[in-house]
Amino acid sequence: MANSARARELLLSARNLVILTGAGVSAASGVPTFRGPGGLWRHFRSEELATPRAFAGDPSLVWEWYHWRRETVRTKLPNGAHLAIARLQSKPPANLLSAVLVTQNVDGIHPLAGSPCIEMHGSLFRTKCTNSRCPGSSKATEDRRSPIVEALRGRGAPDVEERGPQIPEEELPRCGECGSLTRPAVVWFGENLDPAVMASVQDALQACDLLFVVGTSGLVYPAAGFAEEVQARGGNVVEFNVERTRQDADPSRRGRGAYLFVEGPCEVTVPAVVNAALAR
Ligand code: BV8
Ligand code: ZN
Repeated sequence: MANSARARELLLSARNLVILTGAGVSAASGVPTFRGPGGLWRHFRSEELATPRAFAGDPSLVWEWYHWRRETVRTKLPNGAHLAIARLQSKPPANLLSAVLVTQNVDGIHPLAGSPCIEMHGSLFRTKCTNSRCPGSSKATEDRRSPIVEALRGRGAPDVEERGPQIPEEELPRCGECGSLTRPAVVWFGENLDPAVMASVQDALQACDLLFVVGTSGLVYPAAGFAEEVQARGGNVVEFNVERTRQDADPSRRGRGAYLFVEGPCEVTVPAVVNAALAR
């Protein structure tokens, strides 16, 4: 049975579905993935810039990168994969008791498509204060200003050779409550995820008997461990990607759930499975 048809059958017999997405789900919307073409910004990899140390060392450079990403993402629209996931959540097949969407993405496109979702790595369009004594440091504040501050207007082009003048810290985004420097409210490498977010994700994974993994390279933890966790407990896993990312998926070991790889662009393969299931 083609894996797409098998995925539809698994979807029509599951009780608690979890959908985990990564940058690949937004690729068709025109958002560059992290590790694919266009994933580099100037000569930096995301792991070099998305860290507390990079921000502490050069907040101007890191804010240029986030400003460029905000402006790039701001005009992007949901594609067929986002919309099919939102439809599955709003009108699930009768067998499904739950359909929880967990995204690693910070681009805000799933909520734009109407999906309730757990944004486990935060959002490009929320900021938080860097002053730990300020109430603004423990909450994420929505900030969709374009540009977020005047000093960043026109800055952040990914292909410039030499970077522009360093932006003085006082001209970078500041906290409305205490005036300190603010940062993007995203989870950087080396930072713990929000405990409440992780508790919700773990609750969903505990109940999960079917996990859809859509458009992620499966390199970043803790999200990278979810498929193995579900499969080892007997849950089934379906990966939607243009490249197979799990060589160790081995469904044959006793007690383990199935692992299916549905090859192709998720903006095509996810709607195909969802529409076929909802048409039944
Ligand atoms: C933590 C927000 C406790 C910022 C991001 C265990 C082992 C090894 C390392 C670790 C470990 N545990 C923790 C770590 C350290 C680290 C980590 O995982 N490092 C990696 C690099 C090895 N993890 C952490 O630090 C996490 N914190 O665990 O705290 C701790 C701390 C320290 C040490 C131990 C424990 C925090 C990680 C969060 C980092 N923040 N984003 C920002 O965005 O600016 S992660 C970043 O990568 C994005 O959120 C992104 O979503 C995410 C994952 O990337 P992908 O989404 O998968 O994107 P990618 O480009 O890689 O892949 C795209 C895929 O799509 C590809 O497969 C491609 O084939 C596919 N595709 C493309 N087009 C399509 C498609 N598929 C289908 N259709 C298409 N059209
Ligand atoms: Zn503050």
